[in-house]
Parts: sequence; structure tokens; C-alpha cells
Amino acid sequence: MESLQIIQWITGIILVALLLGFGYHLGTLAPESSEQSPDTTTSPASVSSAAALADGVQTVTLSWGKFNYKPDTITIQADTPVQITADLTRLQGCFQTLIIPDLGITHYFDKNNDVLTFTPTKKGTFLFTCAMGMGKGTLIVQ
Ligand SMILES: [Cu+2]
Repeated sequence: MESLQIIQWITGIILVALLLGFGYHLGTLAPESSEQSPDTTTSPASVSSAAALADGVQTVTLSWGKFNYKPDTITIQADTPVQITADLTRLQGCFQTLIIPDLGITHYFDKNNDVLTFTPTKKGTFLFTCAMGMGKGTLIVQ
């Protein structure tokens, strides 16, 4: 009986922790502002983007859509520098941290540091997430 109570107690703690984490994210989930270009999609369809190439640098702007990063799939070329610029009007709180575990990248975007620059050398498909893993995307290096 005693071990059952311990299990119930632990389950309660986990539930509270999950709810707090979820609430923390909800606080940053402002609806997409209507002043942006009209987006008629109502479902959280994935948005993919190939990086634009300018002066030998691949550029991508990372923002927040309805329920996830926008774009949530980013295609880039290997061995060419990449600049990911954060749209800080949309990326707030936990989503300001971008983690690409397989590439060893953890980057915090803020007003003074809203660009992440790196040069991918390995080809493949890599996960990127926010600090708590609720925002997720795919980085495709070709
Ligand atoms: Cu997060």
C-alpha cells in the first residue's frame, strides 16, 4: 500500500511539472498577427523553405507560425555558410533558444544577437527544437 502512495505522489508531481511547462509555452503562443500577409490555411500545415543564396551566404528567417516554427522544414546546402535570422516579434520565451543537437548547436536569439551563422559540413536530415522541445523542425542539409 505504501509503495502505491509513493507512485501516486510521484505521478502528481510529474503532472504538475508538465502543466507548468505547457502553461509556460502557452504564454508565448500569441496568435499570428493579422497584419502579416493573408495566410488562408487554417490547419497547422508544415511550412518548408529553401534558404535563399545571397553573396555566398544562405539566408533563412526563422519565425513562429500557428503551432510551430515557421518554416518548420529548412533546406540548405552543405559547405556553404548559413545565416538564420530570428523574427523576434514572433520567437519569444523558450522559442528564442534554437537547438540542433546533431550539429552541436545551441543558440539563444535576442535583440543584440538575432543571427545564427554556421557552415554545415555534414549532409543529412537533422532535428531542431526550442529549449523545451515543444517547437520542432527539420533541417535538411543537401
Ligand atoms: Cu520551448
